[in-house]
Amino acid sequence: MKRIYLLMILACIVISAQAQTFTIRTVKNNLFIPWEIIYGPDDHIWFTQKNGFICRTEPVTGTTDTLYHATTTVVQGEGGMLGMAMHPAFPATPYLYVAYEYMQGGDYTEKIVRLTYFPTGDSLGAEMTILDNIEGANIHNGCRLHIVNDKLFISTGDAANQSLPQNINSINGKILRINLDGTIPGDNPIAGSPVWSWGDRNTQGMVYANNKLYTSMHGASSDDEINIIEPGRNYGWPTVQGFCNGGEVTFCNDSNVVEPIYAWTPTIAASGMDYYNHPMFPAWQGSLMMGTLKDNDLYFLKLDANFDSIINVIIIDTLSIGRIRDVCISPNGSIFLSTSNSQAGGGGSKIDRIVELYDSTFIPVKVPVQSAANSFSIYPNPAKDEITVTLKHNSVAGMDYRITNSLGQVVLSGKMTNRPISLKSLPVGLYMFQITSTKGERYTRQILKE
Ligand SMILES: [Ca+2]
Ligand SMILES: [Ca+2]
Repeated sequence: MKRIYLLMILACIVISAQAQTFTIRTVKNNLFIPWEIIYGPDDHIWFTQKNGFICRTEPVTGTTDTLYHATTTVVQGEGGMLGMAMHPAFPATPYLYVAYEYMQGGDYTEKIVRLTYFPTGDSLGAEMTILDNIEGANIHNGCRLHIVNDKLFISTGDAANQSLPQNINSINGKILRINLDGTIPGDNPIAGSPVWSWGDRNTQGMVYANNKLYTSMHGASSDDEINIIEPGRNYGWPTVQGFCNGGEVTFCNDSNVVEPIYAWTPTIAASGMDYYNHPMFPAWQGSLMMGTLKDNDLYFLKLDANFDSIINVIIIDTLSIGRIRDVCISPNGSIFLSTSNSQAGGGGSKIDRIVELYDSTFIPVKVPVQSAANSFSIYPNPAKDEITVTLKHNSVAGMDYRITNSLGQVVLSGKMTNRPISLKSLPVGLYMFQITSTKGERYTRQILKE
């Protein structure tokens, strides 16, 4: 045991970047393009590999189990098994959603399937197709999946056919939105269609945070983009690249085009994305965190107070792990990255890995009990079932409150009354509690649910 510990220490490299010291270590190696990594509620990393395998790794030991092999997956250029999403109520609702390419007759095709996790046998199965007939190609297949409440968002690529993104009858070059059983939501912008927004080239990053759906998209020879997705809107491709300028302006005005909130020329090959808001790395809080496949760097895109523009770009260029395909975050603030360096054809090369970035000196803050002298008070804190919130010189009744988790996701919100707020629905952990007075004054405090 002592020897293993020593080896682990030697395998770690401590790096300081942007006044943020972190350690990087390998969690699991010898993988074939882990395209999607998800930090599960069981404190394991669930991931796809491009050749059709779904696996689960224990992040401390690296012990890895293969849970499923979609044997009809065909790896071809950028295609194969790509994005995955876990049901928000997993494992009580034991579903995973996965995108992969296969041959349908002679046509390279992408589909979205639902898999069921069976604890007895510790495996995935009962594959059910919930969306089919997305065109596949050697390049531009998307395909990131993300669940917001009870809806599945899917990014599809243009499959190297530039006529598809502006054709609202095609499901390629789009952000799609479907119910978790594959049916079309009644409130989609086009009746009976999964199309939520259009005009995308190849979106490979997607995260919902701050009540917004953020995506990252690969541009052609210019203009990788970060977009905030709105229903029924046009994101421009192939007529518009990046911001609306020059000869693009007329089309932008006529065609309901939304400009990106950020664009890169030269391109960086923007990939998987998550929202970082954990106190482990204060300098990176409030940022979209994104891997890149060309720069081989980790990007933190710091958002403004309204969360709708990028005010600072922090580039971590000291990792030396090659192409970064995807990112995820554990509830304790650690960052996990997956690489994308194996040869796409899959001829035996398995040189990819999942790594962890963390601050070994970080100690989770024990939240002190609020003193009576403080005008804004929450008690008890730490709390089990409920909290009472008071302001010394004001009634809190009628004020808006919201509680966000360590990922910045709003988990509870509403209007204050003079009654306590129940925390029974929340898992144990650290949260930020915020109320906003009718004058717009904000009071924020960390709370610990035990
Ligand atoms: Ca665009
Ligand atoms: Ca442009």
